[in-house]
Amino acid sequence: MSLAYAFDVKARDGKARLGEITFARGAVRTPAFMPVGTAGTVKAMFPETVRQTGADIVLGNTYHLMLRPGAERVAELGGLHRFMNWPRPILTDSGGFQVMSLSSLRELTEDGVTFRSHLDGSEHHLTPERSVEIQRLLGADITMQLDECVALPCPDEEAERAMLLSRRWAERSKAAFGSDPARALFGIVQGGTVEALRVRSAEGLQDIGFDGYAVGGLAVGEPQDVMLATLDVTVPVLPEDRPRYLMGVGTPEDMLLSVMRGIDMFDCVMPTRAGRHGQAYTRFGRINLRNARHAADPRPLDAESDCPAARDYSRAYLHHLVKAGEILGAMLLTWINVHYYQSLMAGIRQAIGEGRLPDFAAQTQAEWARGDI
Ligand code: PRF
Repeated sequence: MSLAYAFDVKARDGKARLGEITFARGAVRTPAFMPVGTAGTVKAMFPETVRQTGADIVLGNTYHLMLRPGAERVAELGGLHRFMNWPRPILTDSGGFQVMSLSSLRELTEDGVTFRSHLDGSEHHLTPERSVEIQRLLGADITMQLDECVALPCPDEEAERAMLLSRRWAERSKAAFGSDPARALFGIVQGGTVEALRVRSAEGLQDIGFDGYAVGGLAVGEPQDVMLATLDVTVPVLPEDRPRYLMGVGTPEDMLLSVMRGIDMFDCVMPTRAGRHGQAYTRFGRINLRNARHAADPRPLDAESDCPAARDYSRAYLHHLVKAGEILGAMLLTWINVHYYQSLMAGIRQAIGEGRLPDFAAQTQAEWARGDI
């Protein structure tokens, strides 16, 4: 296998693309869903099981890992892949988004962001350069630039200020990253829901030149139709020959509709977080296992699934585990959810390859709408 990072589009269906990103550590089939392994673990799952669901890549977080156990510590121990026993590609987020949502006393300046740790109150400073350095210490295959994501709705002037700051940070991130054919650096498009800002952001990032382009600043409080309309104006401005990553999205339907608008990569805590809260994602939509209607139901969640957790355990047992607060409940439901997300992406990829994505989408949405019967 080649050592260099590369992206190939193999087939198209409308705006949707079937592709492959290659790294020394393995290939990522796109459209791809990346399970979130924030603190060096996809919560409640063994890495071997994550792989068996069909995941080619997982996400790690600069913010969490810099605070605990520390990027230098992970580097001394041979990098994040070895530390967490995940030998395949890893994308790390840059930290800015998590600082804004998790830490206190945040202060944003031209230089970077100063914040207090949500763990022990200690003060830290994150710059575009330090974020790139941390991601290199972790050993990320895909490094994300430091950016500023504003919550929506927000005034246009605020979206513009954050987009321009993110663009200056993109330049500094690129200079700090240098050139490394084995690793990729992605820029992040910002600009709220303002078409002109999104276009300027996407064009500005291409002037700098990145290995891939993320669409940030969405799924932050806006309705789905607003998110999709923003994709409709943003994706056409991105280059054809680079992967496009929609950050922090989303529900199965968000992903399906975004693939149809030309997105190649996703990450979201939804399947793992929902699994720890008694919720299952299935072909028949989202099912709340806490509901008393499952208490005496001997059927598995999906007898046809090739996920053992969805096939071999009764709804009554899952209900019992969730009600009793048993760890196995979180483990089984997380497995079911990550498996469902991966099987949806596999179905999407196959449908693109066979030129029948619209049919696949209609059929899949009809099954979701039919519900759990
Ligand atoms: N920027 C970064 N990470 C992110 C986002 C962003 O805008 C989002 C927005 N949905 C999720 N994760 N760096």
